[in-house]
Amino acid sequence: MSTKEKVLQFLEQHKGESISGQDLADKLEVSRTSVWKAINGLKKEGYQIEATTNKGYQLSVENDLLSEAAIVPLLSEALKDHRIIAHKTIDSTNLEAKRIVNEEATFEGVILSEEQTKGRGRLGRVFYSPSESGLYMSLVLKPVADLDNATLITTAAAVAVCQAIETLTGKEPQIKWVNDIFLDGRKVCGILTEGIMDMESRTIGTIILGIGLNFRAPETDFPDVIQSIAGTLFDSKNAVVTRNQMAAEILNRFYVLYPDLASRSYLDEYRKRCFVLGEQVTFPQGSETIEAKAIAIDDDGGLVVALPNGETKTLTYGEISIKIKKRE
Ligand code: BTX
Repeated sequence: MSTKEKVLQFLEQHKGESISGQDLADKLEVSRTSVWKAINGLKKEGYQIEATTNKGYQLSVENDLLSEAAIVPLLSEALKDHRIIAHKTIDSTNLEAKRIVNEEATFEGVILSEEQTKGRGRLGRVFYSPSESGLYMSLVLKPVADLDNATLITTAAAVAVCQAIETLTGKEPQIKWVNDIFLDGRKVCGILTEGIMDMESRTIGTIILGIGLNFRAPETDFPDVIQSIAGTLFDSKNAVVTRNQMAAEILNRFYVLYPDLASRSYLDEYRKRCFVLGEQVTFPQGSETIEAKAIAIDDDGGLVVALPNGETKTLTYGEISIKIKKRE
């Protein structure tokens, strides 16, 4: 760990408290000059560090830049060996995760970014990822128990995100099958699960699980196309937790569910949170739009719908829309 990382980790763990340059140097067993250089470097990166003549340095409690130093101390034992890599900006954390796995096939860890310039949704769609207002992260996973069912992984991640939001904020998010999380009728989070094929075994060797959460209102509004769809967890000023805390909570929650994915034990919670059940929905089939009633989530995370002719059909992937009921 570099001196800069050590200094940041110490300040993150003692947020809001002041420490003199000399005490910091003694604690970290480095020179005062290197502490000074590290502090300057961190300030340049945007960390809100205040320096008071008699008291020393203090990281503001409001500081919320995503960092390994802030996340690692909050992680559970299961994640202690995972690498946490935080970027200021990147094209897409899912793309970066793929590049890392291409270089290092055994990599397991998490890539986060303050901003994505090419944030990706499903089916080539864009996920709008402005700077410092969202949490964009990709988990690099190895398949468990020969399970590479992307829908099961996506649904487990949706439950983990809901649990994390509810634990840290008391808000009660709901799920729109299959990968969207809603709060007060607006989409606050999307999940994109992608597999990387292992060429030798011809099986999925690595899974990239991308999670994009609109944490606080962005400085400039959402683009017109998503104005009426997108929501945020907090407005621009009222966040009661930091994104680092939210990232750690999501990871801790997900890594409880993931090793036990085969038991499908989390699916009951998914069903309870899934607000499409019992509703009339529409989905595309070829060039047609089919209307049906969503009746169940099956044991593979698929959506079972009842068609007007009485038959049932299971959707495993794709997009559904909820039919808006006409007013009487
Ligand atoms: P999706 O295809 O289900 O949703 C994309 C659609 O959601 C867009 O077509 C648009 O209508 C709407 N949308 C776009 N941006 C936002 C936003 N910020 N908030 C709410 N709605 C939006 C969902 O795909 C999967 C998204 C995964 C994003 C993560 S971020 C980390 C990782 N890296 C990456 O490139 N993608 C994933």
